Amino acid sequence: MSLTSTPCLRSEQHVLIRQLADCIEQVWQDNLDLSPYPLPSDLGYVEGRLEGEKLRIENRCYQTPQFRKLHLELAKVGNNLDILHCVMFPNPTYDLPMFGTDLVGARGQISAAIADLSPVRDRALPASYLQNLGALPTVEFSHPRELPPWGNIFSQFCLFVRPDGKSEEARFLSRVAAYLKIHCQQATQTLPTPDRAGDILAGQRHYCTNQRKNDKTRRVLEKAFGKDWADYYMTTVLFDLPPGNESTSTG
Ligand code: BLA
Repeated sequence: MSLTSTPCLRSEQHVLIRQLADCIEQVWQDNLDLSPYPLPSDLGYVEGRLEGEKLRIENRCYQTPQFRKLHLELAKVGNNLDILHCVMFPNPTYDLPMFGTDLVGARGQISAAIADLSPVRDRALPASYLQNLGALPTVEFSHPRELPPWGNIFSQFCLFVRPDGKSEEARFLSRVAAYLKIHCQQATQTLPTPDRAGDILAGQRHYCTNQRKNDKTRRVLEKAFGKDWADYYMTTVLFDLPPGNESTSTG
């Protein structure tokens, strides 16, 4: 499947967001067998208003044999806030971690750059991931950031920084590209383990439950679209579970 489509929000966004969006789609296309993911038609492109400024959201979604949903979202608030959000949701029959990344930029500066391969089953990364991620060269950033309490879902490989200047932005980008390549290569070599699906789903549910506690994301969405829509969007688009698995949430 070709991912070429009309160039859109990313052409107006911070260069690091544009580069990461392009990079994510390229790695997906090179490594995975993509097909379209049926997103409700009213959610592909959404517009709201935040403090008098227009909030625009653009979603791209795919699926593959290993991944129930690959979600790349770009958002822009007026000329101020630029956001990239991406999560790869594995099928619960595959014992794979969750890849997630978020870039938030205001007035030309990325304030939050985060990327991780987060553990799911038994809250531990598979041995092959530990080996591959552990073999990457160490990277340093001048402004590491502290995770909020709900961030205990992330692994020891989580990057959370305010990148300082072009060279740190490039360092972040190449690190995320390495995470993505490792993930896609591992995923396509992994066989399904349906007997573990219950444990895997419990781990995914814990990940999503914690991500939904991000007040900073919720606040932006609530101000633009209202409380109910923000809650609907966070639970059905940003951090959803496979159908039929929502009500049994145990946190
Ligand atoms: C932080 N997320 C933020 C911030 C904003 C958003 C405004 C604060 C930036 C800062 O502190 O500098 C907003 N992010 C959004 C919005 C969307 C979004 C509106 O994705 C809508 C699509 N968030 C994720 C994923 C991860 C993530 C996948 O969506 C991690 C894998 C993490 N975002 C994350 C973390 C913070 C953040 C850890 C910092 C939260 C904090 O400091 O309390």
